[in-house]
Amino acid sequence: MTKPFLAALISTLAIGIMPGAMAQPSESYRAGSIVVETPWARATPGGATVAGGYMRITNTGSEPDRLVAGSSVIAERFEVHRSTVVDGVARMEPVTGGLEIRPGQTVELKPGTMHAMLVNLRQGLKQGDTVAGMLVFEKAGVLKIKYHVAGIGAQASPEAPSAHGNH
Ligand SMILES: [Cu+2]
Repeated sequence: MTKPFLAALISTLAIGIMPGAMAQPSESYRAGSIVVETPWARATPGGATVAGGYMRITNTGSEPDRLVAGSSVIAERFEVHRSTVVDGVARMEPVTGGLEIRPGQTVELKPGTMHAMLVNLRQGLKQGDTVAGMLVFEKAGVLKIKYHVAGIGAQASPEAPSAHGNH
């Protein structure tokens, strides 16, 4: 076999393997009427005490539900925060009383708006890591998820196709 032919064969094989490796382009988790898609987190710089967690939460049911709590193995606490900009200064405040997801609504937790906050980290998050976590919904109950860790300052999930459009 000639070298170009081998190279072509290898790249064909590589492409052939990819769909298997990428069988879960966006991971989704379901509990009752709640579907959580593509949970991800940001890698943290050294010494950081908090990390942002992001995901899409959809309520496919006919009654409102609430994200009332959560946890992660790598942090002491889980909070839901809302980011705001007041007089040009970015701030965030905890969402109290649970985050409501109305019937048919999709709530996006993403950088710059509503987000999950993993507080008092026990360890730093490195890009490429997978971090186990748990969400607790008032009606749907407990949902175990895994956050994929994207780079520091990433704007989208490492899984999402749109990640390439957000430099
Ligand atoms: Cu926050």
